[in-house]
Amino acid sequence: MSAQPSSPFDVEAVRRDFPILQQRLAGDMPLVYLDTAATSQKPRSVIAKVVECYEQYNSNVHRGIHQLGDRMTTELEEAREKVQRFIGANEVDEIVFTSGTTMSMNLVAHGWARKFLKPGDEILLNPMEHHANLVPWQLAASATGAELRYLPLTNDGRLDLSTLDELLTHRTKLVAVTAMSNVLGTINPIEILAQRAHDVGALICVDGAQSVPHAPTDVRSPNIDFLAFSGHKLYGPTGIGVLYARRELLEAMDPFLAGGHMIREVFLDSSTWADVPAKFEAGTCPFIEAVGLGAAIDYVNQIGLPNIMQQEHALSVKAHEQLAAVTGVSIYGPAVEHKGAILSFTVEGVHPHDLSDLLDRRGVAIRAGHHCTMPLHELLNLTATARASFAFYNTTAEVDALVEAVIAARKTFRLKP
Ligand code: 7TS
Repeated sequence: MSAQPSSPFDVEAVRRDFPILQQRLAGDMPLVYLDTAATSQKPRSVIAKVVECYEQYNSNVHRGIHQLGDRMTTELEEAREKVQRFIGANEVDEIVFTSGTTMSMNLVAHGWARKFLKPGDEILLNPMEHHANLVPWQLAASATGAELRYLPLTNDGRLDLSTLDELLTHRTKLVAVTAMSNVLGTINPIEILAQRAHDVGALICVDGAQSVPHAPTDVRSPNIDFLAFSGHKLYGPTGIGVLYARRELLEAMDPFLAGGHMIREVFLDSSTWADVPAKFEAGTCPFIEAVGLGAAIDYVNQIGLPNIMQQEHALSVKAHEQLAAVTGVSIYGPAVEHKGAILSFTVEGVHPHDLSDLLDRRGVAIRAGHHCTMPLHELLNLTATARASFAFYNTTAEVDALVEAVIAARKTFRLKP
């Protein structure tokens, strides 16, 4: 995170890279897309790369002994190298293509947890996790007899590290934690958690779904054992994601999905496994989506994560300041300097779904609901929140549009100014 933004960052030029942002919605409203935490928009270069694959060399990978198959396979493996460099992995074989964060977590829960956990072992979680980083561990725990422990949260929505000594012990085998909360925006102290986990002999599994697209990631510093993220949140296609794990972990793990490509030899009564990462890539992998992800990484590198962070932080600060000044608005999570560009809020007297509907009529797209974090909402004593999430392609004018739309929604509900 030390690199300085290169200036000037031209948001209007960046926006021209995203065809979807050019459109007008019903009522001739310009699209104000503030739902990047759910899925990001795609730059033209990613869309063009996917079209190029389909138009010029679509062919199954690692199979065809012909020119198209060779080209497609080369493109796929180049994409894997781009992912490797993007997250600082030592080896390209440590990059497993999955369908997304959810599948990556399930892969660890099946391939590692079910193999290595036993009764008395513990997995340390916390209530801010997305269901994708909770439910797989619940199933793994019930299958193995391991137990789930939960780090509490502070009142402002951060991990309460004062309880670490008590909760992170020699019984802990895994700490599974998000690097950035998809609701509170909280940026968690992965470095401290990785160190403390390793001190007791536990591994750390990081949910990078929200962090990898918005801040530099280096799996060697802090030393991360497992990292999961999704291509579609990283300006890439849907259906592609990544599991990073250190080679020795991947080699020790059991396969998750079984079938073609993941085998070395198959007999009628048994099989042996291919080398990693193929061992975890059964069947036809989403190879064109993976190539699209490679193009997305090229795009992010070209814009520069320091620029992305600076732009998104500026938008987040402005949105926090302006929304906090609106009567009846409550914002959840820590102070803005401890957050990514995610702002979950409620407006007293307006249900988040009504709010989202009213905002949508002005072209402002936010998300409402529990955002796959029911335990967190339970803790907040809420059934739903409204969430605006920003990307570097958003503008300060769009923050104004959000705030004006919230004020207008209050008027619709005849709430006092
Ligand atoms: N982890 C986090 C922190 C997430 O935000 C999400 C998706 C996932 C895991 C699951 O990712 P997937 O690509 O496998 O679905 N979060 C959201 C969200 O906040 N709104 O829609 C999806």
